[in-house]
Amino acid sequence: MTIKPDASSTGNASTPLSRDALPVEPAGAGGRNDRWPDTNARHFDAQSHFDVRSHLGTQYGDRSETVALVIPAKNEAANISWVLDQVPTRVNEIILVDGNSTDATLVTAQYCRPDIRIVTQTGSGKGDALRSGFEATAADIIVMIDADCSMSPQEIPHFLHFLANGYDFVKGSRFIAGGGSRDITRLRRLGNRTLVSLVNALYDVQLTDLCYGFCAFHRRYLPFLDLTSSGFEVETQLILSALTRGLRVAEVPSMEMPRRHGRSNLRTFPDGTRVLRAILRGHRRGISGHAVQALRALVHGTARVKSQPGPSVRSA
Ligand SMILES: Nc1nc2c(ncn2[C@@H]2O[C@H](COP(=O)(O)OP(=O)(O)OP(=O)(O)O)[C@@H](O)[C@H]2O)c(=O)[nH]1
Ligand SMILES: [Mg+2]
Repeated sequence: MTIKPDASSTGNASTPLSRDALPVEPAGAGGRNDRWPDTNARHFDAQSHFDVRSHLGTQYGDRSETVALVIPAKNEAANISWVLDQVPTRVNEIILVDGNSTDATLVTAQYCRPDIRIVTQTGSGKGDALRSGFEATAADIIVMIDADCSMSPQEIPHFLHFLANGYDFVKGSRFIAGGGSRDITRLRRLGNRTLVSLVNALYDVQLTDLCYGFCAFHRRYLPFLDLTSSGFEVETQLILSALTRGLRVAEVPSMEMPRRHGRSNLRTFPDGTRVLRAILRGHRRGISGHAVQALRALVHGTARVKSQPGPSVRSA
């Protein structure tokens, strides 16, 4: 399932989106152009771009923008109340995407938050669930978080802060200062590190984390992210689409805790392979991009080599 642009979106999803084609807030209206005059600068002067007044005014996000929290959940009855109890008041809408749970996930969620919206996914897998949740909301900002207590909703204001201060897509990272993981195994850490290194080399970026599903972005970019993944590789596809579409991506520190109850749905090797394939599928720039796509064309007989605008990444 590919998400198509809605009437309120700008740009044309059938053509590659350049940085200039993205929606731009008017200068002088407190929009991001006021704070980011040099769109290509990798380094910036914090003093000149974040004056004290604008910083204080937006430190918990731009309050005029509505926020939807999308939570994929499959048999998380024992975990979901902990997550819902911590959702900050800044979140306007909570959408739980149910993966045909056979336990009391739905009734527990509805008991904790009578205002919660339940969406039943049409297909299967976390990626399919997230895409269903994204399609179900009209909020300005979408935040995605897991339902297994591994991520704290109390961190959401940090993500909103960066969205309100010039970034288009904000992803949590367990591997920058202030972040961490009490959950990840040695094998998964090694796999994640290998995949991050591959992304950094192929896409010419400096990410510190990849397989982590705590992200937030402006919904207006959703049609251009061309999400098709059904499984756990959806996070990789989301991040790589944001980068290749030229969005400004920020990483913020996040602490991952072990899931409180139940068993993981992730299978390290099959799902790691799906992530690897998503990385190779999205790499289309330069000589290595042509080589990768030519190789894919040989294997699948389908790939097309197409240039994409360059990425822009900064870490918080
Ligand atoms: N709706 C829906 N949710 C799912 C599906 N598969 C996983 N999830 C949810 O996606 C979130 C992440 O899944 P986990 O099983 O915790 O996998 P993970 O966090 O990548 O791996 P761990 O680090 O081992 O926990 C949880 O909230 C799950 O309930 C699915 O098929 N449908
Ligand atoms: Mg988990």
